Amino acid sequence: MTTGYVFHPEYLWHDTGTSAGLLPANPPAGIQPAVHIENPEAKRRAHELIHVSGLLAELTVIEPRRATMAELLRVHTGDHVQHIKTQSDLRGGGDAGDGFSPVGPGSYAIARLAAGGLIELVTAVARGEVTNGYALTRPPGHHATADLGMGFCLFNNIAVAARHAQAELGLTRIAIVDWDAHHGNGTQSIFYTDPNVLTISLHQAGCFPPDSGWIRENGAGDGTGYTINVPLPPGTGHAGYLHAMTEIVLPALERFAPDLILLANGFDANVFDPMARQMLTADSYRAMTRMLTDAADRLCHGRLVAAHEGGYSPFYVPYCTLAFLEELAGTTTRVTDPLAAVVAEYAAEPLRPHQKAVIDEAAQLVSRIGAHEIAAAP
Ligand code: 3YP
Ligand code: ZN
Repeated sequence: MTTGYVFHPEYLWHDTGTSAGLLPANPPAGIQPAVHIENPEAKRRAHELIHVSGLLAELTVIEPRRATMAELLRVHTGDHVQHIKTQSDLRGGGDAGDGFSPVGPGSYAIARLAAGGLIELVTAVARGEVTNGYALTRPPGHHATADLGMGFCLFNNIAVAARHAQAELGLTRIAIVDWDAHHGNGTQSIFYTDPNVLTISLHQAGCFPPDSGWIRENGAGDGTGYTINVPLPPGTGHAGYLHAMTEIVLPALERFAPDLILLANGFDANVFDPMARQMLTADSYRAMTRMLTDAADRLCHGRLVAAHEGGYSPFYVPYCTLAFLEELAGTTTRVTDPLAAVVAEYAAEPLRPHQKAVIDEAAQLVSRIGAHEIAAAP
C-alpha cells in the first residue's frame, strides 16, 4: 500500500494580500492592513512537519501540473475562468467573486496547479500507482460554484477532479465527503442533480455561507437523495463528529457503493480554529480518517483522495494534518500532538442531546440513497 502526496511551493505563492483577516484593507474606513486569514503559514508549517517528521520519505511524491482549460470547463463556465484570469492579470490582483476571495497577481496559474494537482493524484490512484493520496493544495475549492468564486475559493478542485475521474478514468460513482467546518456549497451545487455523485457535508450550522447547508437541501431531480448535509451545532467535538461518521457518513457510503471517495479535507473544525467554533483535536482527525480508509478498503479498493481546504491555526493545523496523513498512509511517526494534554478536556466532551438530535435527523436521509433504483429493481 502506498500513499501519494501532492505539494508545490507555488501553492504558497497564492497571494491573498493585506486584508485584515477577512476584510480587504481600507484605511479610510478604518480597516488597517494586516494579513489575510487564508495565508500560507498553516499549510507551509504542515508541509514542513510532514517532511521533518520523516513521513514524507514514506510517501510517493506526485508532481502537480496545471489543469487545462478543457478540464476546468467540465465544471466551470467560460466566463468564470476568464474572470479569474482577468483578476489575476491585474497589477494588484482582484477578487474571485464574492468580495471575500482574493485573487493575487498570478493566482490564475496557481489555482490551475491546485486543480491539476488533484487530477494527477486521482489519476495515480485510478491507475493503481498509489492506493490513496493527499493534495496539500492552495487555494481551496469547496465553496466555488460553476460560475462564482467565494469563501477564499477560486476553482472547485474536487469537482474538477471528480469530473476528470468520470470522463477519463472509468470511475463513475463518486462520493465526496466534506468535513471542513464550513458548508461545501459549491460542490453541492455542481452535483445537485447528479445521482452519480454523492455529496455529504459535515459543517457548523449557519457558519458560512449564510443560510446554506441545511438538512432539507437533499438534491433535486435525478439527484434527489444524493446530497446530504449535517449542520452540526457550534461546539460539536470529537464525540459528535464520530457519531455523525458512524450514523451517517459510513452507512451512506455503504449504500452508495462508490468507485472513488474524495475528501474535502478542511481542518478548521479544530479546537483552536479562528474561523469556526468546533472542538476537534488531531486525534479526532486520526479517528475519522481511519473510518474513511476502512470504508474505502471495503468499498473501492482503498481509493480515497483528499484535498486540503480550510484550517487557520498555524500552530495546530500541522498536527491535525500529520495525524490525518499518518493514518492515510497506515503509519505513525515520532511526532505526537504536543497539545494533546492541553485539549484533553475538549476531547472528552460527550455527545450532547442537541447534537445527537441533528445527527439522528440527518441520518434519516441515508435510506433515500438509491431508494428509487432499489424500488425499481426487479
Ligand atoms: C469565508 C468568508 C467568511 C468565512 C470564510 C470561510 C472560509 C472557509 O474556510 N471555508 O471552508
Ligand atoms: Zn472552512
